[in-house]
Amino acid sequence: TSTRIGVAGLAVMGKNMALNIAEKGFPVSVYNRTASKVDDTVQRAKAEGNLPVYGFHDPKSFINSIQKPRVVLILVKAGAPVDDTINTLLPFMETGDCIIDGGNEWYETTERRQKAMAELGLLYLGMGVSGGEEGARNGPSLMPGGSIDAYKNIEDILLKVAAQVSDSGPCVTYVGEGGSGHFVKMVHNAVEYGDMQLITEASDVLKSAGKLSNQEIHEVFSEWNRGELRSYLIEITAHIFGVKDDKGKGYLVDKVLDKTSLKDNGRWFVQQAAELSVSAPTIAASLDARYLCGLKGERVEAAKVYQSAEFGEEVNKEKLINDVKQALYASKICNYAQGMNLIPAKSVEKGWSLKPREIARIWKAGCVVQGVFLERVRKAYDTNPDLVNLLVDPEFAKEMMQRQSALRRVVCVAINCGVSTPGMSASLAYFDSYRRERVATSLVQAQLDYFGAHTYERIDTEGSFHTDWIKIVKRMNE
Ligand code: 2AM
Repeated sequence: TSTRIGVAGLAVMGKNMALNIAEKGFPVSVYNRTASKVDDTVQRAKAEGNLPVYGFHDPKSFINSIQKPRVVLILVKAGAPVDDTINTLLPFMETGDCIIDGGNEWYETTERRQKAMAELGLLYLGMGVSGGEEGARNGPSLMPGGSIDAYKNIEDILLKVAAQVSDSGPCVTYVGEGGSGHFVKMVHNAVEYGDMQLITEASDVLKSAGKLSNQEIHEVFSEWNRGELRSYLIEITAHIFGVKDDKGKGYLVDKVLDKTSLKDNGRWFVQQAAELSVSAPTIAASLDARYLCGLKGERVEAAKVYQSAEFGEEVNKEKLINDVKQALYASKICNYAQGMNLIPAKSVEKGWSLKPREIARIWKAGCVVQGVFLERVRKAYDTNPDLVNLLVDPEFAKEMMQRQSALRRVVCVAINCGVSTPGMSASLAYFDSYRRERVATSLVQAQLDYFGAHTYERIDTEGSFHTDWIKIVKRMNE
C-alpha cells in the first residue's frame, strides 16, 4: 500500500501533524532522523484508534512508500536541519515530487531552496504552520507559499487538516509565490509578539498600579475573554493567572523568571519594516522589551541604584480595569495595523499579489493570534481590499475614537506609577502621529535645509526651496 503524504521530522509539530492528517483519512508515512520518534508516533497513532500512520527507519523505504507524485512535509528546526533533511531524502525523490517546509524559515532561504529544487525538477512549498501542539493535532492555521502545482497536489489534505471556521472556511489559502508563505508566517509571529507584549503590559498596570491580586487578574481576563477581546492569548492569560505554584506558596506566574526567549521572527519583521519604511513601533517596542528583560542581572543592580525613586498615583480600581480593557483593544488595533501594512509593502516589492483579507481569514482560528478580532480585520479588507491602514477603516476608526482617551489615561497612570508600557505607549504615539494632518517633523526638514542645504517643499507652493537660514539669522542679529 502506498500513502498519500510523508512527514519527516517527528518532534511535537511533526508528530501531531501526522496524527491530524491520518485522522482526516489520509494514510501517512513518517520518518525521523532518530528512530525512536518514529516508533513513538506509530504507537500514538495505534492508541488513538488505529490511525493510518506508517513508520520507516530509513529514508529510502520512507520515500518509496509514498504515492507519486510524492509529497513530503518536513517539520524540523529552521536552518541547517532543513538542508540536512532534504539532502537525506533527495537521492530517492523523482521529478515532479514535492517538498514542503513547515518550519519557521527565513523567506529568502526558502526561495534559495525553491530555486535549487526547481533545477532538480522538484516542486517546493514554504508553509507557515501556527498553533503549537494543539493546533497541529486538531487544526492549525496554514500559510503555504511557493509552487502552485505543489499546492494543488495537496490542497484536499490541507483543507481538511487546517482549523475549520463555520462561517469562513478552513484556515488555509494559497498565500502566493516564492517565500511568501514563510514571510506571512513571520508577520503572524510579529503580531503575536505585539499581542503578547500588550497583554503583559495590561496585566502589569492592573497589578502594579491597580494593586489587583492574581486571582482578580484571572477574573478580569476571564471576563474580557467573553467580549471583543476574546482570543486564544487572552484565554491562556486568564488560565495562567489562576494557576497556583505546585512547588511552594502563591501563584506560579510570580515564580517564572522574567527573562523571555528570543525567536528570529520578531527581529526579522522589524528589519523588514525598516527596509520597506513601514512604521511598526508597537512591534519594535515588543521586540525591544525582550532585549531589556534579558538583562536580568543588570536590572537587579539598577533596581538598587533607583530604590528610592518615588512614584505612584491613587487609582480607582473599577475605572482602571475598564480603561485598561479599552486601552488594550485600541493598542491591538495599532499592532495589527502595523503588522498588516508590511504585507502589501512586501507584496509590491516582490510581485506576490498577497491578499490581506485572506491572510486575516486564515488567522481566525488554529493559530496563536486567533480571536474574534481577526474577523474584524477581515471585514475591514472585505470592505476595502486596498485599505491603506486599519486605523482609517470606518469601523476601527469608530472604535479608536471611543477608546483613545482611555488609552491616554492608562499610559498616564503607567508613567506616573513607574510601570513601563512600551507597547501601549508606542501604539498611542503611532495613532497620534498618523491621525495628525500636520506633524512637527517639518522642523526636521528645516534643520536639514539649514545645515545641509537639503531643500524643502512648501505647503502653499509647488517646487523645491532652499533658504540661506544662516545669512538671515546673521542679519537678524546685526
Ligand atoms: P531528531 O529526533 O533526530 O533529533 C526537532 O528538533 C526535530 O528536528 C527532531 O525531529 C529532530 O530530529 C529534527 N532535527 C534536528 N536537527 C536535524 C538534522 N540536522 N537533521 C535531521 N533532523 C534534524
